[in-house]
Amino acid sequence: MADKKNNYDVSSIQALEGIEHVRKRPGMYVGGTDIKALHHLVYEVVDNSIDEALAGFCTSINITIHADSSVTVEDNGRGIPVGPHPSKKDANGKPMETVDVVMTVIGAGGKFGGGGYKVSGGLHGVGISAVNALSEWMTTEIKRDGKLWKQEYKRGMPQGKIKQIGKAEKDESGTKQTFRFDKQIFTEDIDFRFDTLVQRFREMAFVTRGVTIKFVDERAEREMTFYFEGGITSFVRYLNRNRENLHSVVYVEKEIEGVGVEASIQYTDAYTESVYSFANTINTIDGGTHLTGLRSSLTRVINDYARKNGLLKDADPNFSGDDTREGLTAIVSVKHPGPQFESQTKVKLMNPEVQTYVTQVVGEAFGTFLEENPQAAKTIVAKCLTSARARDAARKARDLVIRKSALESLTLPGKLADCSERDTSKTELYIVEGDSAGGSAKQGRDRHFQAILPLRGKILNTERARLDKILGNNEVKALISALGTGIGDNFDLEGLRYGRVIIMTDADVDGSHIRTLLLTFFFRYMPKLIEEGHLYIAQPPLYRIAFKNTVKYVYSDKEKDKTIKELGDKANLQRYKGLGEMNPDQLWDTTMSPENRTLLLVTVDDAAEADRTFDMLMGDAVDPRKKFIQTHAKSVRNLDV
Ligand code: 0RA
Repeated sequence: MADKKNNYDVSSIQALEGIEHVRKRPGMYVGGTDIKALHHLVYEVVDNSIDEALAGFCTSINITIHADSSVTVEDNGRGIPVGPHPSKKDANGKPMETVDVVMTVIGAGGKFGGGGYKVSGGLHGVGISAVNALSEWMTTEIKRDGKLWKQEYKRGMPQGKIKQIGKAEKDESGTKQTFRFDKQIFTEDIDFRFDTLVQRFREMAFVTRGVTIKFVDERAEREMTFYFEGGITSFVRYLNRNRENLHSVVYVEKEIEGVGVEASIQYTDAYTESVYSFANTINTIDGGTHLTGLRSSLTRVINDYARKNGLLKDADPNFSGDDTREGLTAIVSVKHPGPQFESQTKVKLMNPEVQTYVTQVVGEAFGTFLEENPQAAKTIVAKCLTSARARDAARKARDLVIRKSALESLTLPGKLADCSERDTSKTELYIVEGDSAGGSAKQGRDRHFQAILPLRGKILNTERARLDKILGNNEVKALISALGTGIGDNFDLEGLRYGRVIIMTDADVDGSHIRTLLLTFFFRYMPKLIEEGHLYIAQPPLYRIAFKNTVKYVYSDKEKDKTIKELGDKANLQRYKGLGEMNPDQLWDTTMSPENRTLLLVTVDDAAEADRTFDMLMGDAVDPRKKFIQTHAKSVRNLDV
């Protein structure tokens, strides 16, 4: 192996070992082999182009998913340098090709030779080489110095030497990468999700002002282009597009000790908070020091202003963080040369100094804004007062609900068909959409351990309504009492009356709507229920296929085609449009019987991502809502019970 006496930097051997390691342990590099990891591959490659944009050399990034699910990422940056690498040598002591270093040496990334980047993708930072190692094949094309170059890789290994394959215009440069993820590694039947990628590219474009990101999906002939002249100010306007704002967007940008801090803030009449934080363009969904800095400085500045101007009386307590958060829409984005993240998958910024910087920058700017805009300041303070009072009222209402549900048997909702078993490791609650399906479920169930709660109509959209209103809703009240846990801060898993809570809705758009609302409700008010693995989604069949003495229920169109082939064309096909079309026996056999059914376990990750998407896409617009629901319906993991 490494022969130190010969003074060889045996990078190519290291590269080989690196590639093998990545392929053996994809979890360490891209977080696994599931769909999230698959998306990670794309982000990793795009991050390199974003780095070029952040360094000021790239204005355009084109991403294409091809029909065979290979992906191309093309930018107009400087292009990876062509020629021998200044330090890395191969096994024979000869300098390695720069492109091979970037593409095969794990951890090499683009940061070398001093003239690298001010900031870099950081979180993903595992380098394109990891993507290359996990790809069946990958090609890199480089335009630089009037030439067009191409290098090819198979499962991370260079195929010969980089070749010139043509010319480039004199002032043309850039890098074009195409990869096909390796089915030997990603063995699950998964493919890229347009909506998930769109979401990420939109965010990247918002926080990388001036870059144009074009995303084409050739699998379905759809495309989207993002360019935001106003950067994160555009982002805030976008988030608030369906809300009534209380003032114009407050924007601040400042560099402290080499750390770039940028924030955009606007209060609206909404009841929820929409705050997003980014570190080096990466959406830090678990927040971190930058987010804490933003929130605490807003609370402090608003309290200071309200006291100073007599809007809070001596007897009044200070506004809490919750009070100043209601109706807040804000983005904080930091660019840090050495970001520290909690871990690879938990996306949280840890650098302690960032909190100080953000508090300082945001505090100054927002304080000045309030001083200079007394009308806006008054409206914001009034909003905080209202939410403080509403929170108080909600607390009382909530206590009432909890006290009531303590008297369990007395307050169990009339619509609930309870089971006789009391051991929660055995009991199940089916939440069923509609009274007619509820009827079938009641007749079809095993009443020993299965309880049924039919919910009528659409329950309230939790994003738009305030907590106290939601608690007033009869459907939600029934749900809370049936579960027995209480909600929010008073949630107590000990009270849970059913070990499995199963959402059972139709396999149509309305069904996914009500499922979405329920998931959002659970995520926001009973997250523990999801964390502890108690929430499931039932999977009713789409078709019943009968031939002679055989009856088969199938759950997807793919399965349907296969089954018809097996049974022959004469098979009788019945499509179920709703749960109501099944008789009680069929419902039991296909969807409720533990022996035959498939339940999908709802994970926190799924729910968190859904909630985020929900917040971004909900509002009053109908189309994005539908789109969201359709994406969301799939965002649960398969689980065989
Ligand atoms: C190494 C050095 C330089 C740029 C890059 C890599 C680079 C990598 C990628 C990957 C995708 N797009 C990219 N664009 C650039 C600096 C080049 C120089 O100093 O001229």
